Amino acid sequence: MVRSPNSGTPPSSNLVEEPLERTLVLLKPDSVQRGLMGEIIHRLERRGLRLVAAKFMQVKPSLAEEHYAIHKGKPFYDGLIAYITSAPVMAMVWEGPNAIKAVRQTMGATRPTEASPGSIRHDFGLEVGRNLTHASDAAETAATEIALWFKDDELVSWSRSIDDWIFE
Ligand code: DAT
Ligand code: MG
Repeated sequence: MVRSPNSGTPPSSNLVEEPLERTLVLLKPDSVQRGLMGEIIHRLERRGLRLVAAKFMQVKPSLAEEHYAIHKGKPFYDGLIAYITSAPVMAMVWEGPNAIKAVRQTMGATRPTEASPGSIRHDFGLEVGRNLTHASDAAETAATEIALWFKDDELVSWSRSIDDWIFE
């Protein structure tokens, strides 16, 4: 089909504005128990992020301890491990331009009472120990965490016909 200039086709761009990144997202046991998985996934989808992997699972203590190794020794560590292993979680990888920062923004600050209105932790949370989600905080931690939670062949590389309207 020949398209006229205003036919609704996005202009092609070879300017890379933001790097395409992948980030680990966990819907912690409180999200799952409260029936908020769909709501949170909906927000990430509407933001334009692309799902790369998803796994509904019961977290073993060894995985929880490795994931939160950086917090070992802190006063809240034992409670954090107990919380994340207490019931199933939904582990996911999402990708998009600047995905690490974008997802952290959608989740909101660690303490729900400091999270911006409109963020998940603000809109659905009150306490730091029940803050619903995890999202990687930097490129290095994203790479380590994705490798910890997923095998390479569980990560799906794909595209959507709408991608050119979301990713410049
Ligand atoms: P984030 O999950 O925003 O990356 P973090 O990595 O500093 O935050 O901490 C990991 C989790 O540990 C956090 O989501 C909730 C819990 N946590 C952090 N600080 C806490 C505190 N002061 N008291 C209780 N739980 C805390
Ligand atoms: Mg963190």
